[in-house]
Amino acid sequence: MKKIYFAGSIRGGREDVEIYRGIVEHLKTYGNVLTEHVADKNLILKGEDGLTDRWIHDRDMDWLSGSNVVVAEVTRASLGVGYEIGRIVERNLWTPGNGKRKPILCLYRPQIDKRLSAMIAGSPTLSHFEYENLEQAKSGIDDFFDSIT
Ligand code: 6K6
Repeated sequence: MKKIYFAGSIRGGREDVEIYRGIVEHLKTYGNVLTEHVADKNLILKGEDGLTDRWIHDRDMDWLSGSNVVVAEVTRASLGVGYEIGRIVERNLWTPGNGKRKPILCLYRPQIDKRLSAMIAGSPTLSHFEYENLEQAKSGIDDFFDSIT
């Protein structure tokens, strides 16, 4: 069973949490989503009690390293999501052979006054997919998983 790391904005803003929920539910049909809490609409209120930022960082880096696939929703700009993508892209660049690289899918909803960062849209080591609604996101996810299996 694939281990899927889902990345989405937390402190960058929780406006898109409902769409994260729909994406995570769909990802669960492909494997074990390690970071389901990112799609929990109560997370921002309750936080993760008693956990220090250092502990959260180290746990998430362990999960990221141990995952087989990374899917990030990147519409809402988030330092943490950008950091997570960058850490894996960097590792992929140093990994010989395409077959061993960790597949990364970035999902983005086009905005009227904003465009996806060129660091994501222009990266040759990740896939990005633009969508307008959850159904389109699901079909982008299906195509992505078809392409990596
Ligand atoms: C809850 C409420 C406020 O802070 C929390 C606990 N924090 C986190 N818990 C779990 N994962 C986190 C937390 N903060 C950041 N992350 C990771 O970074 C997640 O895997 C997200 O993909 C990403 C979000 O980064 P920010 O910069 O938007 O917080």
